[in-house]
Amino acid sequence: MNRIKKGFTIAIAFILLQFPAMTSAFAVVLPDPNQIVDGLPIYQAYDEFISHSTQLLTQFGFSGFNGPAGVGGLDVVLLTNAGGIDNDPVNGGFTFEDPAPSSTGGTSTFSGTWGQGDGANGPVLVDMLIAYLHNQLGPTANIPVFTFDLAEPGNAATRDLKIVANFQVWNPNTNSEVASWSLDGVNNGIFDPTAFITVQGEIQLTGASTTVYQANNTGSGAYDFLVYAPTMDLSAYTGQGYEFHIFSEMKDLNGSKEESFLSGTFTTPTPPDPAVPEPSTIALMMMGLAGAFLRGHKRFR
Ligand SMILES: [Ca+2]
Ligand SMILES: [Ca+2]
Ligand SMILES: [Ca+2]
Repeated sequence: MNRIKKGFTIAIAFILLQFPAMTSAFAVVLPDPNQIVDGLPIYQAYDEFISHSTQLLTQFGFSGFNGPAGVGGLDVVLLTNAGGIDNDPVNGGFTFEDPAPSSTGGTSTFSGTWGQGDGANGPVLVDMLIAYLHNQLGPTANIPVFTFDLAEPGNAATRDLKIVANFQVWNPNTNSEVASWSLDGVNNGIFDPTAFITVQGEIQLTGASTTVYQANNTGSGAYDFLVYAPTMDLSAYTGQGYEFHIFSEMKDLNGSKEESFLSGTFTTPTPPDPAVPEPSTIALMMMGLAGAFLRGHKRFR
């Protein structure tokens, strides 16, 4: 009997080691974007990215999206104007390039790149990002989710801003792009640096039931938007020494505290990669383990 107990203990320990995400209490999984709530899509598409409004997700009935945000949280800071904030270390003991400084009052534009070594502790390696995502969110988290806190003042003339961004996997040995994902206003899979999209300080939508859904994103201190590219599976680019760069430009800035993070809290819905173990695969593995154990048990008897 002791041997049976020992065998099951080893099997359970093996499963827990393989699937630490099952024990993680912090990951908030984004909803499947292909669903309609009250006649409305739950995201906006911007070329290769999709963007969720956290306030609208909450009003649509999804939970886990109304928490506070800000530096000092669980996430890697990409952009901030808060003094003395760095990514050395972030949760899990990882160190990443320090955030780009967001524009201060009086400057209405921003242009910068995070990850290529402009800040201290750069550049950012794809391998390090994947290690961070797996550490924080589990072994299937290969697609980073980005958060954005619009901090514009709350009046109609100033509350919006404009942005474009390009996310690249970069080969530093050949100084060339390996892959890229564009966030802009032309849905062609190519970065269009002048096709700015508007980030709205206030959003108002009317559902099929005539219910009005409204988000006020002005001011700082909340996750206003959760943004990711469903095809940005960084596990395809590991082990090569590749870097990860984010270039972005903003216009029409009237605030001074726009902040962006690479999330260690939110993760994408069911990964599109069919190679990722699913519950049925886990069940098969457990059956295989049990079989191997029983065979071993017989042999010892
Ligand atoms: Ca805000
Ligand atoms: Ca503005
Ligand atoms: Ca484009």
